[in-house]
Amino acid sequence: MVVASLELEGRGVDDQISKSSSIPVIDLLSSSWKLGRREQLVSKEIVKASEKYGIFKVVNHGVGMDVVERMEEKGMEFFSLPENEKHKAGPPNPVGYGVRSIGFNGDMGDLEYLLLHTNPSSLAHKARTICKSNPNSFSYVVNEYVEEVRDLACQILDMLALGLGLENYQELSRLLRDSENDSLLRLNYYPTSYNARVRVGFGEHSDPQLLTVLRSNNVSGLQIVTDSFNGETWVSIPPDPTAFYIIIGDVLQAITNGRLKSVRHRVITNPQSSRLSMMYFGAPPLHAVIRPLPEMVSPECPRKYRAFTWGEFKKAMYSLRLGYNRLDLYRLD
Ligand code: GA4
Repeated sequence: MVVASLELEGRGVDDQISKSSSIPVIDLLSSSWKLGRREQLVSKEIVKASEKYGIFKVVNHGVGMDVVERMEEKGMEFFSLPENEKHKAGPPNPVGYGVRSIGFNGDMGDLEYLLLHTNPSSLAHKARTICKSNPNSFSYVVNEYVEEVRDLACQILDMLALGLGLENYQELSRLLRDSENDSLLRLNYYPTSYNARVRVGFGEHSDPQLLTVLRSNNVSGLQIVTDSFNGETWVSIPPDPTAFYIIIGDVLQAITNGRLKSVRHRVITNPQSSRLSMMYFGAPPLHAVIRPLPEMVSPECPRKYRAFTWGEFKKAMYSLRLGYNRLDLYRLD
């Protein structure tokens, strides 16, 4: 049975976690003096966190809590609908409503999800199957949320560019500001694990895009793999509904020639409560060419990846399993 195969081996997941997280916290309020000294310092902190962990928490992020709460409410409204109603928004091909099955190659997880393209016209079309009673209000809330988290993603990318010493500090964010950007919004609902057994809600993987802006309710589940403790360890990332986590994706790893790390992560289910997470996956247009930037290549750090388009990478990712290390396909060494 599928669900049984998702149960984690050993004495339970908690026993496998020997470390608690000390993920860096970035305070964006203190970086508001445009290109001032303080901003330079915060930019360096963001680069350091992205190199070492591939994930960090952002506080004082400027995204309105009312906007976040409206999005969460719409998500919960949808997941509370009867099964047959929710299935009208599926199957995910690749966007739409999905249950347990992830992607097209047999990956399974203990969750339900809504995957949406952030393009307003694609969203408006899909909203008719998601919220029959009021599709316009659903689209309005999603658009409002996406605009705010995209701005946050762009601010982070500008600061990364600054911290990395790129000539044009908007070199990275322009990919998300492009009207043809291929960004997604995903809502994941992980029901309480029955039988008090912890299961894999979403298996180990890295995110393919530039970066992910993640927000969850106050229920734990997210874990990252880190080798910062001499050997690979799963580390739990504590939930914080008032903050966002930024997760570095494969494209950013390739563009920075491997300097920033697309962190491998997973989600386990919680025996006490259900978890709702909302992820914005910032992606470039399909035709954008991804290659290590000249500033990231030197005799000491020779070019690690060949050039590819986001469209090419996407095609490869959909043909592979969730946990596959897809950037390896483009490695030069
Ligand atoms: C992982 C990150 C995002 O959730 C996602 C996922 C996508 C999907 O669920 O359709 C993929 C997965 C993710 C990477 C490999 C392929 C595609 C499922 C899968 C097995 C939306 C994304 O962009 O890539």
